Amino acid sequence: MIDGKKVLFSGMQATGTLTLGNFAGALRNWVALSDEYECFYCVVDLHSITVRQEPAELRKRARNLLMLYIAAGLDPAKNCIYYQSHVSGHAELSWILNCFTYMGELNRMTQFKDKSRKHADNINAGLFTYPVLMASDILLFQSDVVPVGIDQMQHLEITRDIAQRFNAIYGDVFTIPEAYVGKTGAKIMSLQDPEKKMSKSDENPNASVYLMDDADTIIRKFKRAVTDSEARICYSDTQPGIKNLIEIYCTLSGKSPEEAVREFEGRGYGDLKLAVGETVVDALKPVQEEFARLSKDKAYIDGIIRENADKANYYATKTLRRVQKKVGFPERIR
Ligand code: ATP
Ligand code: LTN
Repeated sequence: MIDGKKVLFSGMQATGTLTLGNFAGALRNWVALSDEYECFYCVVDLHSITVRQEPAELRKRARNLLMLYIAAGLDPAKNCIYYQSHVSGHAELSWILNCFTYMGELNRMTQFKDKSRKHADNINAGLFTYPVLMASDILLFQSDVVPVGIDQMQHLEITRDIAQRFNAIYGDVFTIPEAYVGKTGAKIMSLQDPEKKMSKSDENPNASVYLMDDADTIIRKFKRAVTDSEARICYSDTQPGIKNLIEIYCTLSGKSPEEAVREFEGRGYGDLKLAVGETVVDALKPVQEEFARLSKDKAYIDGIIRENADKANYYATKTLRRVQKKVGFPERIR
């Protein structure tokens, strides 16, 4: 608890360009929850280097991501928006928690297996211990809730296991966090392969809608979206392409799948694709405009980065000192 409010933590990697999946499954929920909780929204740049990065590019993407958090509607005066690499407590707690995590547990992580397959030439130890760093992010702030898409649930489970294990040995040190998965938009699928999640690292640019895509590009991507030959609009697992379009439409319009199905009853796939495309264009427009404005205001963004890193450091250090004492590190003498 901070000032009587429960704590919320979440983060995104500064790899690739954010997609509609990241927006619908994460960012939008963050904004909706930001009044109710004391929030920490992190640009997890330490996680990014588990995959090889071009340094100048990573720096630029990290800054763009931080600005996108704000452009999407998070008020930086109320929400702590910061870079993970500016708060050394993340790495320090991660080391300690590595010593409370088993190889067998990490071996079971599907993201590790997927990424190892994708980056077979660079299966580094950081990729393996990625979930421990994520657990440290969350536990460092004594977080109560963690909004994430379904794909991150396994990492949340391991975070809870590590925290419970540590607490069982040393007493109540960590708050046990709960995952928060939004009702809609939790898993937006690829427009080219609706069996696969939409991902910012997909090589096919037509598979994902990027937050910065212009209106024509968005409409074109929806027109090309893979569907089926059943020629009927239902919200069903047997029609994953159509289901995904309805899901996107509902997430952004606030309508229920039943309402959407009724609205498009008897109409063709072309109509549905156009309506979804236009809904996405309208939803992204204000974010894009605000992002363009923020990009021009360097001093304002620099100020936010400085102040919020200080705030995050303050709370992180509080937890870290407690943990260090518990495990038996010598007291700091000043
Ligand atoms: P990468 O392709 O680099 O693994 P990603 O697109 O999967 O990236 P992450 O950085 O792993 O994105 O995720 C950021 C947040 O967005 C997480 O909370 C994740 O659950 C959510 N998210 C990612 N993809 C989707 C999706 N297709 N639908 C809903 N939520 C998503
Ligand atoms: N692993 C997450 C990003 C992430 C995160 C976190 C999310 C890193 N640390 C802490 C929530 C809380 C991902 O790939 N989406």
